[in-house]
Amino acid sequence: MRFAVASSFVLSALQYVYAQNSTSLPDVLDAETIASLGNNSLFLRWRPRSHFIAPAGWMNETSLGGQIYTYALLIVILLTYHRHAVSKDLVTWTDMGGWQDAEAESLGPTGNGTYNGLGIFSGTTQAVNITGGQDGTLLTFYTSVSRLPTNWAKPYLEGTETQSLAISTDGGATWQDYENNPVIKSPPEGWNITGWRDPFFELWPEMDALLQQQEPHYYAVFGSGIKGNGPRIPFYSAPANDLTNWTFLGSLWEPSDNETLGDILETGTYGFNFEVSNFFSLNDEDGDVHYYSLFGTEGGNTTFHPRAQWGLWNEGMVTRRANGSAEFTPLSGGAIDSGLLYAVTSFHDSKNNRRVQWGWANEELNAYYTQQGYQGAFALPREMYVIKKQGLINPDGRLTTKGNNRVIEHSDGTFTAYTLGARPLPEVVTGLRDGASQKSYATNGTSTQTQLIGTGSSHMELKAKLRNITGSVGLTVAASPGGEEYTTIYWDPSNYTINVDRSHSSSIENIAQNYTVVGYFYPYQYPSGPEDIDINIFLDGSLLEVYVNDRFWLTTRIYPGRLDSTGFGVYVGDNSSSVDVSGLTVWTDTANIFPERPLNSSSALVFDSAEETNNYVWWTGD
Ligand SMILES: *[C@@H]1O[C@H](CO)[C@@H](O)[C@H](O)[C@H]1NC(C)=O
Ligand SMILES: *[C@@H]1O[C@H](CO)[C@@H](O)[C@H](O)[C@H]1NC(C)=O
Ligand SMILES: *[C@@H]1O[C@H](CO)[C@@H](O)[C@H](O)[C@H]1NC(C)=O
Ligand SMILES: *[C@@H]1O[C@H](CO)[C@@H](O)[C@H](O)[C@H]1NC(C)=O
Ligand SMILES: *[C@@H]1O[C@H](CO)[C@@H](O)[C@H](O)[C@H]1NC(C)=O
Ligand SMILES: *[C@@H]1O[C@H](CO)[C@@H](O)[C@H](O)[C@H]1NC(C)=O
Ligand SMILES: *[C@@H]1O[C@H](CO)[C@@H](O)[C@H](O)[C@H]1NC(C)=O
Ligand SMILES: *[C@@H]1O[C@H](CO)[C@@H](O)[C@H](O)[C@H]1NC(C)=O
Ligand SMILES: *[C@@H]1O[C@H](CO)[C@@H](O)[C@H](O)[C@H]1NC(C)=O
Ligand SMILES: *[C@@H]1O[C@H](CO)[C@@H](O)[C@H](O)[C@H]1NC(C)=O
Ligand SMILES: *[C@@H]1O[C@H](CO)[C@@H](O)[C@H](O)[C@H]1NC(C)=O
Ligand SMILES: CC(=O)N[C@H]1CO[C@H](CO)[C@@H](O)[C@@H]1O
Repeated sequence: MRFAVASSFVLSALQYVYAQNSTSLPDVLDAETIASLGNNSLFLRWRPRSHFIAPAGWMNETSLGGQIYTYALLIVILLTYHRHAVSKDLVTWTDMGGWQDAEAESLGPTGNGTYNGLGIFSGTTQAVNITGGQDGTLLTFYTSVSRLPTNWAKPYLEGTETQSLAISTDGGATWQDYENNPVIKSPPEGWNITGWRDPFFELWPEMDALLQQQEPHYYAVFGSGIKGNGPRIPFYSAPANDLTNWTFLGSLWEPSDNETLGDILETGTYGFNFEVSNFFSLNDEDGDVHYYSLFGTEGGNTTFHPRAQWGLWNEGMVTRRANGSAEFTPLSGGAIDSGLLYAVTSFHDSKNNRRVQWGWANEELNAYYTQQGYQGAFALPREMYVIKKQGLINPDGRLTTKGNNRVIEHSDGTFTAYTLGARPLPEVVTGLRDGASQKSYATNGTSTQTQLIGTGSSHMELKAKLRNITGSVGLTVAASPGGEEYTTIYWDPSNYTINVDRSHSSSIENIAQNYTVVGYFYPYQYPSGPEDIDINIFLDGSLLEVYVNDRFWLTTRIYPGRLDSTGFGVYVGDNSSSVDVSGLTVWTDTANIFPERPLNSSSALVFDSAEETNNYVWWTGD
């Protein structure tokens, strides 16, 4: 993944003078007012506080950064936008080195002319040294960038990307580049690449066994593609005692340009280039191994998914190729998030023996980034696991479409389905609720019309169960008492979609993307009827996350213009629709996960100069 990122910030004792606070803003904002505001004046208006976010930072189109994760020694380190923070519990975070200005900076490009001079793209980190020993060293494998611009649709400038190591011997506080960088100097021979980036590397005993390796190895995958051919996930290995010695084994599989696994609504498209790929296995409840790949796809926008990028998952069968590489044959798949979440990656949490996923949520403002003074956050960390459901029936044929489910048919006519599950980490949810005010609402049977039920705040969680559904139904959030603003999240049984209608999310003219975000969701059918729809919503400033039944995820952004847009309720699409809503529970004012940072952690904005950006042509950002 390439991040267009925050410039560095000038250290300034005067920053509070520049950083106005939102309480002096009008309760109802309009475009004209915003256009007249100075830098950082909107800093607190839509800022998430229950999600991982940089202290300040303006992601522009010209300088670069990455995301790098580890969970080692009971410590989590995230490097993002050249910043890093640490957590002992994945709930609350501390900026390493401090939150102000450049204090929290970690890895960064070293200046034009060297292998990592113009960019540090994404990577991953393991708690090992380069000879594979566990001596407290942290090792980051990342993409070093020496030429720009780069984009899958543009001619590839030879040598743009190489793969490098960075080493920390002080728990991630400071990083040194490995002296013999880069450790992989060129892409697979003969590939006319669209890109080649974002190493994901792990020790993987199951893969050693599958590939008949006698010695333990690290395995790595990258996001890549071959021009005019298709996206690729190149697969590499290194002996576990030499993390500088990487051998290219082959491509996991060979999709064509813009190929889809199934119907595009259900599975998304592979597009033309992959970024931030993952390859790992999870055991199901019976102990059987399932192999998964995650990847970001580029260039496959459609009318219902106007974004050029998708985050997808696939489950596949893995076999050994004759040359000793692994071949991945996709069996099922879908969106890892039906909204804007991208560059979704994961790490194995060895303390709890689980796989934790992180994804990046960009903004969808159309303008006003300088007024906001920061950009981007991470979605809640999600635990991935294999969902197995038995006793299913298939009355409408939807269970067996090539898509979200890997299905086994039994002689009694029922089915067992396997799919990828993911839920926000339970302890993180508990931590966010800690100190929030919890309230449950009786919704009194069948709802036949849209109705506001209560008010919360712009940092809240909602949970509800929907059943006995006819027509389009769901919940309303971020609603103003006068009905000027509201956002509806609804299930549409006519085409198995969950939709977030943002056409009335903000009364500020043209403030943000306002199209309806849509994703495919097929409720399992049992002889007794369809499963309930359990919906869990996290609203945190502009960031809105929707989880359904642990297997549908949608992250999006809304920017209400009114401070009183905090109402919620039941949504019923039309006169012929109805729904039973039960268990509606709301937690208002979820926790601030950076307790040691002031809420207003804005910094004076600094822009990259014409000199630094080759007269602003480094990066086109598309
Ligand atoms: C915001 O501004 C108001 C009035 O100008 C002031 O009372 C308040 O302390 C400020 N809050 C912060 C967090 O700076
Ligand atoms: C890596 O750590 C091991 C101890 O686990 C140590 O023996 C070895 O010398 C270290 N290697 C390097 C290159 O520091
Ligand atoms: C690589 O692909 C581009 C775009 O399709 C093409 O113009 C170029 O000739 C190719 N280069 C090689 C070496 O095949
Ligand atoms: C690198 O690893 C390969 C096996 O993966 C091995 O054959 C080769 O000798 C190693 N190279 C060095 C320089 O150790
Ligand atoms: C990719 O495929 C989808 C349909 O699967 C189509 O809507 C879209 O236009 C295609 N994009 C390109 C660039 O070919
Ligand atoms: C995809 O996006 C491009 C660039 O914005 C646009 O020209 C094209 O029409 C879009 N394709 C579809 C299928 O919406
Ligand atoms: C449900 O019934 C209770 C008790 O009669 C009432 O206070 C509440 O307002 C009702 N809720 C709705 C959503 O109508
Ligand atoms: C389902 O909703 C209908 C109204 O749409 C109602 O008549 C029926 O009693 C409900 N069924 C159950 C089991 O609650
Ligand atoms: C689903 O159906 C609704 C209602 O007919 C329609 O408005 C919407 O565009 C459809 N969504 C997709 C993704 O086709
Ligand atoms: C949605 O945004 C577009 C511009 O991107 C604008 O033309 C349209 O009026 C907006 N829709 C609503 C309901 O505000
Ligand atoms: C980096 O340096 C090269 C050689 O001097 C120059 O051609 C290129 O434009 C520079 N790139 C940037 C982004 O400044
Ligand atoms: C260096 C650079 O390109 N800066 C741009 C960042 O984005 C803002 C808003 O689009 C531009 O005004 C800057 O010129």
